[in-house]
Amino acid sequence: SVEASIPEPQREAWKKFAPKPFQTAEEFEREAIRHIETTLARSLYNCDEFATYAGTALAFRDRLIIDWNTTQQNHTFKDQKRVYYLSLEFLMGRTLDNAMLNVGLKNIAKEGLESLGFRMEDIVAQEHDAALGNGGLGRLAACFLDSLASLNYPAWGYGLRYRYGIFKQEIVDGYQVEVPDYWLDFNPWEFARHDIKVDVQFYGSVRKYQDDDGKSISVWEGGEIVQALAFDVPIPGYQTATTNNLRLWGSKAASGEFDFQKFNSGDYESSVADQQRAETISAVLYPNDNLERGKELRLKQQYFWCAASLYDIVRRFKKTHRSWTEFPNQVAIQLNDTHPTLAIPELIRILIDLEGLDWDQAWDITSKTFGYTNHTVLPEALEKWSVPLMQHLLPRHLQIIYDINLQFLQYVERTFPKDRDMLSRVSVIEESNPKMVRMAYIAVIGSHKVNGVAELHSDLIKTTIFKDFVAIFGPDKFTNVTNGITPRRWLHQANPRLSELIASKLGGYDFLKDLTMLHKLEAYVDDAAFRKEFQEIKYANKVRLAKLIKDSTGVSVNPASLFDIQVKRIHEYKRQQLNIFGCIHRYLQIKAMTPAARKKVMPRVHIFGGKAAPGYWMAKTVIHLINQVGKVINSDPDVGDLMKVIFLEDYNVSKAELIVPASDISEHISTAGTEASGTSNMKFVLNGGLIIGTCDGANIEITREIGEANIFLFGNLAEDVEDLRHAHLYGRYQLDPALATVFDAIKHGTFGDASSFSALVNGIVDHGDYYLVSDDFASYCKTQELIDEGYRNQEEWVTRAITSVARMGFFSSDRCIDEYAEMIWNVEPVVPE
Ligand code: B1H
Ligand code: IMP
Repeated sequence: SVEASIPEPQREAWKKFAPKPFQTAEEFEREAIRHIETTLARSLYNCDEFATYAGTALAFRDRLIIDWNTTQQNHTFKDQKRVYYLSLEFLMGRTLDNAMLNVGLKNIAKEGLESLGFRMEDIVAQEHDAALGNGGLGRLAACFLDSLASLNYPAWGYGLRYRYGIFKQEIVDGYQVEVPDYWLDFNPWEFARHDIKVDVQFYGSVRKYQDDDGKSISVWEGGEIVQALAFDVPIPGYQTATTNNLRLWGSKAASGEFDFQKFNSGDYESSVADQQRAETISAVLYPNDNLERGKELRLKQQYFWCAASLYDIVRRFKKTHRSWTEFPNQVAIQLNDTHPTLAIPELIRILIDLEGLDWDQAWDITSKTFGYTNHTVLPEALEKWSVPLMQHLLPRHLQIIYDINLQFLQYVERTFPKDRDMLSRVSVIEESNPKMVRMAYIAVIGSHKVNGVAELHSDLIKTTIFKDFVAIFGPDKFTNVTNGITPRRWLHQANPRLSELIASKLGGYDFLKDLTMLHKLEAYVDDAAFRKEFQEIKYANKVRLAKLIKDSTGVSVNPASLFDIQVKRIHEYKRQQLNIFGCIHRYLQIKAMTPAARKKVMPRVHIFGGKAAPGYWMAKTVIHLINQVGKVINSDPDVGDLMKVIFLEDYNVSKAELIVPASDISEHISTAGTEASGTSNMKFVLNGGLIIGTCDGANIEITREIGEANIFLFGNLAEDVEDLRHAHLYGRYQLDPALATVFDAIKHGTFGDASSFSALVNGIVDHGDYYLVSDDFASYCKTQELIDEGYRNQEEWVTRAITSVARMGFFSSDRCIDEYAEMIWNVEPVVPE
């Protein structure tokens, strides 16, 4: 505000002393040492790698914040339309390496660190991952922030500042054990904005009255107030001065809320308990991927975050005194899945109850402002909240939701007077006991665009969960934006040697800004020197992964074997069980071979990684089975190096950066129609690995881009899934004989106590095999044989790998963000100052 500004005549004095960003290795060293000595109170005599990391990070933080200030001032001054990306998850991983790369000072920092006696890799590895997300959805949000800043879009992310990120996974006796991830001991990347606080209300009741003009007014009264505090994380773009903001809200008891009555009457403990209850709201990330469990605290998190973010967005809009009709021309809000759906009734509440607009105006503004991205069709992941819970926690919002529903159903009734069933099918309220609010329906009705995240998925939502809404709103409301990944982190940072090799052929690093330039690599597919170096890089990356495997599991693997990797959240629909059953099948085959036949086997290392939700018992059973199978096979002298089975614990973003570049084959084998997109498939191919996959999610578009000859597709198609499931239920199918043999081995206790795995086996044999493991088993095994054959012919393999890398340009998240900007947000980049 004007009152908080330095007056015009004094600004010259300010500018004289404004901080100047460091430019040289010497200036960087000076800043890092200053921070180590004065911010951290360490010295020459106790400066370890961590202190050096901290000093380096603080020096870069200063640098980012200078650009951040300039960017925000520029965005305020230009006052163009801004994008707000609302996501409950931002799976950022480490920041320092990316910050150094994006501001273009990595070499300077390397030089500076070396002159102090440190190696860059060791310093970067000191950083704790920021793991405020579960999996693909959260990492997508992080890639989007990188692209938004790199493309100079004026954009803010809004999320929650969890004190505990996704748990750390330990494997104890083959079982997953969850350890809390307290990551805030030292987080140099956030700025606590002690001056930016928002009061958020819960519970209470709604009082209605008529004002003097006879207009009906609603007042939400009573209940309790929790305070939202802003923590800002600067997001630098690659090779641009644009530095956007990620604002994360932390919860705290509101200052007036501290109960002095209790305090004075000596009930100090219970007043502290109130305080802690408020802080609980932002305490922990819910560790479920693709699963909703209807917990009250989760709904509180959602409203707390939506209310604080909307307050902030509206405050910023109001600074320029435009008319409310301008709101959708200045503000685009993207809902990352249904988790922020309450932002829709919240904006309506602000406009009607606080700003005095009437319903039609408020609705028009709201529905032009929001866009909604759907990330899943799995029924167990579709959010529903019970009406009684919503009535209790958010009474005014429930009324607004009923009003939205009423207006909507009246429109549907007028448009489809003959279809009586339609009304109950599309109603926002499910008539169950208790009644449930269907969040996805509110998101569809309250947004101007709805998108899926890969072509197949976007088609599926139109024919399944949102079919009626396509009839009601017309097909143009629904669109596709295929996911992407940031090439800065997932090529250059994760695989610096490959990036350097590519740069040497393409005449520099411009491809990191325009990934379609990779197509020029096809000219080198027959270049012997290029091919050799490409192979050497892959081998070196495998050596690096072999070291991680040795350090974390004690198992030695031969980097010359075929590395077969499946790393992702453990979920039945992703079918890690298909993979491990395939491993058992292979093991049984090897055991049955003569020594001469064994000589012809292509040696493989089967690598698994991923977390199971703590309450997801079947997923935990799969982890246990993988570890038990590994234990038997890895110590079997008949097998030796022909086959190893590894479970890498605590898969996260920084481990992914090491694992992804080391694959020969990676597995993306979900039951067709279940994986909305997948994004690790893109990362593996971009790093010169081939993939085995089903016709699902983005695998289909990857195939279209790189060519069918360069991917190993197998399995049934999405369109056949329904019939196949039906056949299982009515006994019209035969268990695959090879799979039956695998189950026999498990039942005979080959991998320990058979009863531990009976639910897993019975789910397939007796309970309908919902994920169609048996239907796809034969074609999966056959395709694995094709992979062995293919890998024997290294010349052809390398050709396929290089060709694939060259054709991956489409999957940059830069392309993806440009599509959102043009099709959904209608925003333009702002030229940086
Ligand atoms: C994806 C989720 C998800 N889809 C609910 N849905 C959650 C749903 O905490 N919850 O309740 C958390 C996560 N995550 C993933 O999104 C898809 O499964 C992937 O296929 C997709 O690539 C990714 C990004 O679009
Ligand atoms: P907000 O948009 O009010 O949240 O402010 C975000 C940032 O934009 C501030 O920290 C400033 O750096 C910048 N900013 C805010 N107001 C002004 C202004 O009036 N002129 C220039 N920059 C501003």
